[in-house]
Amino acid sequence: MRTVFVYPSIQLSGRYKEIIKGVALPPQGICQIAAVTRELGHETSIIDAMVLGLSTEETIDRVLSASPECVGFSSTTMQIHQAAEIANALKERNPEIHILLGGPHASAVPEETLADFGAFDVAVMGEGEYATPEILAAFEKKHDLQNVTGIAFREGNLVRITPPRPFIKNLDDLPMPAWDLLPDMGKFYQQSVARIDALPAASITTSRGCPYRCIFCSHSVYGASYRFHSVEYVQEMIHCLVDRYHIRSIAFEDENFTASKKRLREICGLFTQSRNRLTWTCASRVDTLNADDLALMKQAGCTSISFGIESGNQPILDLIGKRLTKEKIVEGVGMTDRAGIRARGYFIIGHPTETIDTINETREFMKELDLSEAQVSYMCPFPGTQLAAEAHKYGTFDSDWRNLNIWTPVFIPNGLDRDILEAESKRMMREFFFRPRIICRFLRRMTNPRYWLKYAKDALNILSFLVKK
Ligand code: B12
Repeated sequence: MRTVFVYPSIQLSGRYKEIIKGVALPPQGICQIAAVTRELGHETSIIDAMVLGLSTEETIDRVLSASPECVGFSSTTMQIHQAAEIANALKERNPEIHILLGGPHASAVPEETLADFGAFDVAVMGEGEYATPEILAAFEKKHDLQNVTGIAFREGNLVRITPPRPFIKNLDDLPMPAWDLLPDMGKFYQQSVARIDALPAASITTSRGCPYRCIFCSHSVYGASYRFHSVEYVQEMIHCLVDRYHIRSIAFEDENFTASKKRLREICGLFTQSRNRLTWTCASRVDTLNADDLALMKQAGCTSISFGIESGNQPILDLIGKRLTKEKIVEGVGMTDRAGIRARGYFIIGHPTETIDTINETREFMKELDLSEAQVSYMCPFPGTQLAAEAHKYGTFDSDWRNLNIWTPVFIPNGLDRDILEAESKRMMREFFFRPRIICRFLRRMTNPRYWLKYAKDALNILSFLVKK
C-alpha cells in the first residue's frame, strides 16, 4: 500500500521561534516504522515538514503529489493541531485516503484525540513497527480492525479501543531506521553548537523508555518498559551513518543512555577502538555515573552529558519523583566536569509548590554547580502525565492542547503569576550565562576554524535571542 509518513511542523509564534528552528532531529519513530513497511513491500516515503519548515499548504501538496493510499502522522501534543489540519485537508480532497496517527500524543489520549479530530481513522497507542503493517493489511483487505491490538479506531460514531499490544521483545529484530527516506541526514539535521562537537553530526536513539517515574514525564509510549539495542546493532547504526553520511559526531537522544552500565562500557569500547575518532554526547541521570565510567566515556570521545536536574529545592525534587538528592547532583556534575566532559544542566521553573524562595534556591544552585551550559524551561503538564491529573491541586493550568509547550508558562503554581515566572526564568539564564567562566568556555570551543561558520550562526542566534529577552 502506498504510504506516506508525515512529521508535522510546530506552528510557533513569538520570541522562541528562531531558537526552536535550530533544533533539528530526525523523527526516529517514523524512520523505524518506515523501514519495516518498506521491507514488507509497501511503497513508503517520509515527509519531514518540521525540518524543511513546510507550511500547512506545502505539506498538503507534497503529500498529495505522492498519491498515497495511507498517510501516517507522528505527533507530540505540540504538533497535534497541525497534524489534524493537514489530515482534514487530505480527507476533503481525497476521502479514500486512510489516515493513521501515532506518537506520544495519540498514545496518551487516543479516545479524546479521535473524538476531537474526525480526520484520523486510527490512532496507535505505543510502538508502531508491528501495528502499522497489520493496519495496512486490514485496510488493503478491507478487514475489521478489531483484531489489531494497541489501537483506537472508529466504529460508526463510537471510538473503540483494542487491548494493549505487548512491547517489542527484541529491538534488534527491527531493520536499520530508514534515514535514507529523510532529506539528507548530513545536511539538514545539524543541532546547535551546544550539543555537538564535530560536523556533520547525527542524532539517534538506541534504547526505549526509562525506569524512573518523574511526575511531569510522559510514559504513554513506553510505559514502565526499558529496553535497548545491542552493542552490535548500535555499531551497525554508527557504521551506516559514517559510510553513508560521513558523520563525525553522534548525539544519543536516549532518555537515559547510561542506564545499563555493561552496555555503556561496551559502547565506549567501540568508540575507543574505532579508527574514525568520532565524538559523541548523551543524556544521563546524574547519580548513575562514577569516575571510572566517566574516564572511559571521555577516552571514547564523549564531549558532553545532559542531566535533568530540574530544581535546587530538595522538597520539590522529592515531590516531582526525581529520586535525587542535591548532594548527588553536586557530586555527579563535579565528577563529569573533572573528567573533562561538559556537563549540561536542564532546569524547570514553575514546579508544583514553587515559590520565590525555591526559585532563588534553584538559581543559586545552578551557579554553584560545575556546569558548562544550562537550560531553563517552564513546567508543562502534558496529557497522560501524573502532573496533568494533579495540576489543579497546585495551581492554575491552561490544559488546551494548542497551548502546551515548555517555552511559555501554561501551569502557574499557587502564589506565583506568569510575569514572575517569565522574569525569573530570564534572570536565571542571564545570571548563569553572563559569567566569565561560562563565556570563556564558549570562546574556547570556538577556536576550531572548521566549525566557525556553524558556530557563528548559532552564537548569533543565541545572542540575538538573549538580547531580545
Ligand atoms: C529525543 C526526544 C526529543 C527530540 C527529538 C524528537 C524527535 N524528532 O523524534 C527533541 C529534543 C527535538 C524533542 C523535543 C520535544 N519534545 Co521530546 N522527546 C524525545 C525523547 C527523549 C525520545 C524520542 C524518541 O526518539 N523515541 C524513540 C522513537 C523510536 O520512539 P517514538 O518517537 O515515540 O516512536 C514510536 C511510537 O511513538 C510510535 N509512533 C511514532 N510516530 C508514529 C507514527 C505512526 C503513523 C504510528 C502508527 C506510530 C508512531 O511508534 C514509534 C516506534 O515504535 C522522548 C521520550 C519518550 N519517552 O519518547 C521525548 C518526548 C517525545 N518529548 C516530549 C516533549 C514534550 C517534547 C517537546 C514538546 C518539549 C517542548 N520543548 O515543549 C519538544 C517538541 C518536539 C516536537 N517534535 O513536537 C514528550 C512528549 C509528550 C507529549 N504528550 O507530547 C516526550 C514523550 C518526553 C516526556 N517523557 O514527556 N524531543
